[in-house]
Amino acid sequence: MNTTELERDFQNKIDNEIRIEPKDWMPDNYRQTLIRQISQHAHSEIVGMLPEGNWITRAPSLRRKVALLAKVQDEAGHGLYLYSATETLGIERDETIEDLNSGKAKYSSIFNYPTLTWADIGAIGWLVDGAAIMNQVPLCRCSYGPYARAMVRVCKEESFHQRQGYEIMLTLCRGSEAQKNMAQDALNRWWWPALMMFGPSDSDSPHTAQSMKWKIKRFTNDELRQKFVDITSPQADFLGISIPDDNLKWNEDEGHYDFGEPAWEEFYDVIRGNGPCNAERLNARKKAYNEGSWVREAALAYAKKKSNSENLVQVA
Ligand code: FAQ
Repeated sequence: MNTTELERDFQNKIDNEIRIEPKDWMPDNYRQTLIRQISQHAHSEIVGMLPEGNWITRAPSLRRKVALLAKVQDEAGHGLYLYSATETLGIERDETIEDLNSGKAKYSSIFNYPTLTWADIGAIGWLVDGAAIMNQVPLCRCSYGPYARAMVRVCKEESFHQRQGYEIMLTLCRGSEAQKNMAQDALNRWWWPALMMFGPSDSDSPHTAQSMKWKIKRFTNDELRQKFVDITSPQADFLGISIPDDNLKWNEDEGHYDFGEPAWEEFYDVIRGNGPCNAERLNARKKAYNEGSWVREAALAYAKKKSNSENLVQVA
């Protein structure tokens, strides 16, 4: 088959909801788009451990500490499945991690904000995991098999994270005045960055149209942002705290909430590396990578020794 026929065959499969698997032919741009998106997603999970890890030693009770530890470990697991899914596209894990450490690869803008109080851990679970689920449930139907399958388990775990975050918020909102204020302050600081997680407006999103055609994305950035606002606004009402948006109001005719425009300048500034914690996050990742080099060297040396001794046994 020539390239035109291969491309037609490939798009036919996608149109007929047949998954693309690693050994199938795929256009180079499809491969590159997936490498970009899945590796950015993997980096987000790993960098996303840092803001919450900051609170493990200061969790207010043993129960909270255990749940937070489990959550942070889950994020590490998500990162590992996603790095593995990226490798199925023919790129080495070392190269992807090098791209993160050098600042070349992006990770989600949200993780460049600081976690100042315990309520931030509640707000992250409620809003950040909530936004992550909204974006990731459709990815379970992504056209690329290894990514779609990895997302099934990730979404189940994110759903638990979202609930534990909301329960922290509920406890604070039903607590003392000071605790409720803390919850409100966390919502004030995390609301807009959570909306930015969905990416730029559709009109400014260079990748959405092609990714929709390839069924990597099933919804546009704006569609998912709208769904998130529609689901989250009543949850804030139930907590008794206010979303910091004067333009947020129920639109009876449209059957959804109208809401204000995120500060896109801030979003672009953060993804250019100038957010409040970008430097801190990258330094933490680089330090962990450097300090872990002896583990990687030991594992390689062991694998080599093992394979040498197996070869000797075979020769004998
Ligand atoms: N942050 O044309 P689009 C989590 C970039 S996981 C940084 O719209 P696309 C779990 C984009 O890469 C959170 N950069 O791009 C957790 C592109 O840059 P490039 C991560 C962003 O790919 C919870 C440019 O802007 N989730 O939270 C962002 O079609 C709690 C143009 O954008 C995923 O990665 C952003 N927010 O749509 C962990 C999900 N938005 O490469 C710990 C998978 C956009 O051209 C604790 N990814 N950019 O230079 C996706 O669904 C998509 O990649 C989007 C962006 C929707 C993020």
